[in-house]
Amino acid sequence: ALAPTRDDKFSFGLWTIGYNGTDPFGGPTRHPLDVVHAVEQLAELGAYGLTFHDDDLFAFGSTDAERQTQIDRLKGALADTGLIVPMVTTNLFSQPVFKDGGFTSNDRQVRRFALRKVLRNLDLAAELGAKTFVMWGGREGAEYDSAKDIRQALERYREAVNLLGDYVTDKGYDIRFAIEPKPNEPRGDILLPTLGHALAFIDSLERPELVGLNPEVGHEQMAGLNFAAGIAQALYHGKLYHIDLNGQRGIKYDQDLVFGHGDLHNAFALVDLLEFGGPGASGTSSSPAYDGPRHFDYKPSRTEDESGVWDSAAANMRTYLLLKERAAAFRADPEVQEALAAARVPELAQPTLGDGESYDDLLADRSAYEDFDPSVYLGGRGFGFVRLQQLATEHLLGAR
Ligand code: GLT
Ligand code: MN
Ligand code: MN
Ligand code: MN
Repeated sequence: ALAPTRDDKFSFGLWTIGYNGTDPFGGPTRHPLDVVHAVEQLAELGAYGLTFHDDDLFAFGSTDAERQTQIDRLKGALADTGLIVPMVTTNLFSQPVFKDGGFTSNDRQVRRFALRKVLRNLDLAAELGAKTFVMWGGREGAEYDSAKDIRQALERYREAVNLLGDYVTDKGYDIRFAIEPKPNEPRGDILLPTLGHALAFIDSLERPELVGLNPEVGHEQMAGLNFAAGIAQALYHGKLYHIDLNGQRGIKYDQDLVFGHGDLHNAFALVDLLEFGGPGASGTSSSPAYDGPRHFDYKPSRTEDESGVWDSAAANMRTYLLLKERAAAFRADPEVQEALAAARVPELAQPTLGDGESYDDLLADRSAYEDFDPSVYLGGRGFGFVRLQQLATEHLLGAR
């Protein structure tokens, strides 16, 4: 069960395993990775999908012939291995033209160019059968409050996403969009910084049903937020269209560590949520709460050579499967079930008012107020949440 199979739906960005080690303080520590080799290695390791930005597959400024050559090479490798392309995205951040963003650059010419780049890439996404189109707006933002009219920037963002929704609808493409929030880096502050901001933005769109979220573990944690709790809310709103799994240690630069190499407790809670529905649910692995790609967006550390790249790719999948195994053991443990009941976790599923009960009925219910004694909660009526968390920790450690 710890050997990944295609049914696990593990996918990787070409930019992840292809990361050459460049950071703001140093150049590459690894040679470029060819896409055909990448597909072959991922297939060998048990992944089912490869994702990419246009510029990952063919360099920015490629001629039509160069672009087509790379697309054909990718298609050949997919046909040979059976790997698929579940998601495609567009690079609107690396080139100098995008230094003030793509959809929300103050420069209108840049915004029109960005839209054309995305439309062209949407055609490619449809051609390759991708079902999700991710939009990470890492350059959509500013360093200085005086430099950006945030309300107009959001209006331009909205204009862009509405246009893309019209395009896929008119073309009949079976593609949905997934916005990937991030609070900062590379911009000082990025628009739609957290999944909550993005959810509110999506509500303002003309075709909100076409647009959901692609939350990344590290990005929410950079904002100090609880990732598993955010994902639960995304699921609650029916907006978890895709997910970027990785690891992050605290509020600092974007680390993109291997999944689980950051906050392991939260990774455990996340896998339990995705696979089994979270603490209150009696979910089984045959009906996971999320059934889209388990997409890893990590960076093999620049200290690693090519064998370290493949070791780290395998580590993401193995850690995910280990956590799934641990979560299953946690829920199957009778003591855990008893502790969940003692902690009243299932009671939260019970509506606060009775069936058909009105506020008049509530006002008439003396047991809810006049006869209710809140003082017993001082010194009594503990919830036992710590015991529950220790049981989770022991399962996580393999001690039970
Ligand atoms: C970039 C970013 C990631 C996004 C990718 C999609 S690009 O590597 O840091 O978090 O998911 O555009
Ligand atoms: Mn990241
Ligand atoms: Mn990133
Ligand atoms: Mn990401």
